[in-house]
Amino acid sequence: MEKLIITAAICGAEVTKEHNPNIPYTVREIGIEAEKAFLAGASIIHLHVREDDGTPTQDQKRFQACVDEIKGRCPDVIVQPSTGGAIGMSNEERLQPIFMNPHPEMATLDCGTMNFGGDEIFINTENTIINFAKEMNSRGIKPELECFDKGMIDMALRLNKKGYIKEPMHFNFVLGVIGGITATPRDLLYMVNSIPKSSTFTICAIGRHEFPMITMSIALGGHARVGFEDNIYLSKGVLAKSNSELVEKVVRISKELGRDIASPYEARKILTLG
Ligand code: KMH
Ligand code: ZN
Repeated sequence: MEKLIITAAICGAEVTKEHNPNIPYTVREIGIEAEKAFLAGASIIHLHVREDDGTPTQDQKRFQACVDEIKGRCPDVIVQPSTGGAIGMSNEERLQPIFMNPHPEMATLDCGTMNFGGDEIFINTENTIINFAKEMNSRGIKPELECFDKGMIDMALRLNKKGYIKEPMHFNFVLGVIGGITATPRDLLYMVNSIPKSSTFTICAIGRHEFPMITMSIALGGHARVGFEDNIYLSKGVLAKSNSELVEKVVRISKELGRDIASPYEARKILTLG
């Protein structure tokens, strides 16, 4: 089976040091967490950034400072900025990281609007998705298609037919967000069976669902995303001290299942980057 690409979502936009004191906020903390995750086996860093006080931001300069810090520590790693940002941000705010110079190799492309718990709505209209895709295409940035529900896969496939999303497509199935599809084997299989054979996919799952769903993805030939953005616990009641502990756990599971871990170079080949 193809080697496993591990993405580390080291920070996210919603989780705070009150949840887990090891969530990175500063440029230096983000650099250290990215490096530790890379050394543990991650080939992709899915990146959100924060102000020093933890406020989520999509500010291009802040992203650039974090990417420079990460690349200074681990030049080979693939940095995948979020264009989802945080709930309530404008599209212009959210898109800023793709204007960095050099531009990132990948970025997320969220494929639909959804409830996001409580009163929150994560807004991604069809035209927003098209516009984000066009901006990424014109810079040669590969979108990771974030699908929180089956209808978002259908949206991506529709926009692929219309030429806005290019093949081979790479999906991330986000399971277990309140308002999205549940993190169950049935629903993961449903998602996996809904994409073209030429596509690649990774999965992430919220909280306690993270490792069971990742194990299933590894067995199915998919890839894996872990990190504080999705889950702050190493095991029940035990807060992870670093994203690297979460990555190490995936490495252990994957090796037990007979799947080796992809380097960034191998991940670029699998994802046809560049
Ligand atoms: N923070 C969420 C509202 C992405 O990175 O593209 C959106 C998110 C998805 O995290
Ligand atoms: Zn994200």
